[in-house]
Amino acid sequence: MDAELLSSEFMQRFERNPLIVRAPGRVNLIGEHTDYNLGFVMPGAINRAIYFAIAANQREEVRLVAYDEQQDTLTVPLSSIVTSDKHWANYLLGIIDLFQKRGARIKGFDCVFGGDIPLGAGLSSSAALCCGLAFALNHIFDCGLDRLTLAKIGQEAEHSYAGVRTGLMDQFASLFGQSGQVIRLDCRSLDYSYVPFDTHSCHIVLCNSGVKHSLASSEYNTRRQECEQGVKILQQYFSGIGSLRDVTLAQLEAHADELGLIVYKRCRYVVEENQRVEAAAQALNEGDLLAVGQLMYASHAGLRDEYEVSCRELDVLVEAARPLVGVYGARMMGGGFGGCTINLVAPEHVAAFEKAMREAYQREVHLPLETYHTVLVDGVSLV
Ligand code: GAF
Repeated sequence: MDAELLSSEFMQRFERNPLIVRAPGRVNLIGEHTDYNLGFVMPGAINRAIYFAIAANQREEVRLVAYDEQQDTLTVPLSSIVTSDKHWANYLLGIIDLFQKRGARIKGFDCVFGGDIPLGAGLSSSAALCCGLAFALNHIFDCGLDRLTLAKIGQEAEHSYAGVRTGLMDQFASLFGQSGQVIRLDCRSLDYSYVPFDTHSCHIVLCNSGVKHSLASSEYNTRRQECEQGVKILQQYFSGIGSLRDVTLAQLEAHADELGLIVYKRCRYVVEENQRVEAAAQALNEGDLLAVGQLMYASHAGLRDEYEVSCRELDVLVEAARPLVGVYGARMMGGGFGGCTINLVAPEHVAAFEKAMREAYQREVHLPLETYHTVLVDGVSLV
């Protein structure tokens, strides 16, 4: 799938030239499930994207074509945007609806979209879908919204149209990514800085478990609730706690019984993960990849044992990577219950790494393994 293909498909169907927008997926080096707890994350935009061929149509309706879904189409009047039984359409309809609710003057448009972000692999194809369309509408109809507002609209679409109460990390990464850098984002203040990621000494390789367990969305919302529950209990004892970001391990220990084992473990993971992100940003700045890698392994252990969002397939992948020569670190990435692991691998060992991982996965899980060599790129842009 590339932009030219979409463009010619658009011209054939709608007989005029479209605007082309590229919206990338993301990786996250470390800082998982910390975004909605107003903590720290370290994502970056990657060289896999959803592309949009799009143009206004002088009608009062929207015509959407999902190129990768056998060119499935949907036409909806702008005056009645409601959820559809076509799963792919709902994110887009959510964006249109939210633009209208904000009073942004959008008109009818045609759009053909498609891309190469594997679905359900934890690489934020849904955030790319939302942010790409939001960016395109903002551009075409001159709505004057900044990137942060577009990210928040994308997040709101996930909440109201997909029913998952996500944080802002994925949308932020898709819109604010920069070539060769990861973003160190403070999800409370939304202050951010870029940390250079040196691809001469290390490559980012993703291993796609190929599984997506059905409980992913419901468990995601449950984790969020458990964290909120922990905050509520601790707020009775400590002033100045707005989120888990403000909580210390000592405070958690002091009220462990009242929190109960599950909530205590969830909160403990988040508090520790925030500390790991801070440590990883410093290690990365100092070029200490071994330290970054150790923090990644610790992050995985926390996600597996305390936050309990890993699964056997992801654990197998992390354990298979650990002893291989040239691997600095590995961990599951994203919401969990399937999707990809992220691995930091010395460039000269990448080919052997990929081969060994494919063999191990076949042997232990009896499934083929796809690996993606990713590069950090700029966020959503016109092509
Ligand atoms: C998903 C969510 F969309 C993000 O907001 C984030 O919480 C992530 O899971 C876990 O870190 O990708």
